[in-house]
Amino acid sequence: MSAHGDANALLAEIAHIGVDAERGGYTRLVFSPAELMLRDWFTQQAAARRLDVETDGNGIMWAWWDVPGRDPGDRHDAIVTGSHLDSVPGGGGFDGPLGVVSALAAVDRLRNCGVTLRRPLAVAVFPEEEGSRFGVACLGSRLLAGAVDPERVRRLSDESGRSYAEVAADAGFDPARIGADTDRLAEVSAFVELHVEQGRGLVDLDRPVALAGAIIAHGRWHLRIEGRGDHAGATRMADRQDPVVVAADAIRSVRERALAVDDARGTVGRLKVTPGGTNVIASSADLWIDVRHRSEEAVRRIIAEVTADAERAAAAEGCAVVMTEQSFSPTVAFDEDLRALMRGALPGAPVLDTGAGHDAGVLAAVVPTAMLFVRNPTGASHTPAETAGAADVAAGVDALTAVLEHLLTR
Ligand code: HGY
Ligand code: MN
Ligand code: MN
Ligand code: MN
Repeated sequence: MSAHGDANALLAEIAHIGVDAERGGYTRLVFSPAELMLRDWFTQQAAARRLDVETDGNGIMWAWWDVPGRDPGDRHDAIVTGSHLDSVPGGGGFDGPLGVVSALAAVDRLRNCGVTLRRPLAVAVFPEEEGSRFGVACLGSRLLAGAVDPERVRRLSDESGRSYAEVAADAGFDPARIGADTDRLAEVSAFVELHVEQGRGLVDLDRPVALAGAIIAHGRWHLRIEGRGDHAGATRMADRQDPVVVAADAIRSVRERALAVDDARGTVGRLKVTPGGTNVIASSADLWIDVRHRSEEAVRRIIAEVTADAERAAAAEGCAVVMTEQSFSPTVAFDEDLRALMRGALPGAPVLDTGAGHDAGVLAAVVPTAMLFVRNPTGASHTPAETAGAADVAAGVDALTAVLEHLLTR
């Protein structure tokens, strides 16, 4: 077994997987060759730690450390930790993997100190947390929590038009079992996710580790704009129905409507123009919108205003628009009791809210859930600039180990 108890060394082992030479950073889309390599690596690492590894019908990996002497099937009061291995396009190397490697390192530490488990421990890896391939964030944890219709999931398609079911089948999973394994939640008595901080809260506090307080509400929408394709030179301006002009108005509206609400966040990070020729008036345009705010009502109000603005711009241009909600997560306040329990192991740890969504945010609706954040000196994330210092990574493993020991032995 490699890199015993050392999350930095474990990260170094996967640093070459999914490097995106064109964008910089990493592109590790769910069920892509890069993410499947990471899954294989995780399976080897877990097996080397004598964990019983399995992948359920949702594509979630579970690496189990069972209570000695207990029936292996009896996992009714398990503690689960873990995160995701998929990334955004051109993302950093810590968002997701840090939680997974820290969990493996914590298992080493717990074994080293001869802990006697009173309940099972699982390290979990959730697929499609970023929603970068199929559009719905936290897809795996939503399936586990029963928070998304499995039939809808099977039909989701990626940029190339391939469905989740097809891609999952190619990766060796049985699409018919998507959504089948919701009974696992009955086994989980707490879920704790460690994650690199996506922001500068710990930098400003000059602390290595924090507990999570809340995740602000966030949603994703797809705006489809239908125009009329034509020749860039042969078409008079007055005769055009140009969807890209409507897209420009919609993008500006996302910015203005978010700025008008205190501390709301509105982003268009992805735009597609079809067919995409310099001398071609587009026939259609697609843009994907991400809106976030502490108040669910504010998020919904902003997207309603953006929709109305887009409809006005489309009417003026003779285009048609369709706004479709892809996923929505209400504001999540993490479990106070669990956090208080964790404080026993982490006296004085600060509590920070976050604007980033996580699998823990989905699972918090169905099981006691908590998060640990590890300082990110740049505060940047979803970019190659995302980072965490070696000492803080080690402090994160110390904290996770202390919390897990506390939870596993009480
Ligand atoms: O989008 C998010 O907030 C998360 O990083 N998936
Ligand atoms: Mn993440
Ligand atoms: Mn992310
Ligand atoms: Mn021509």
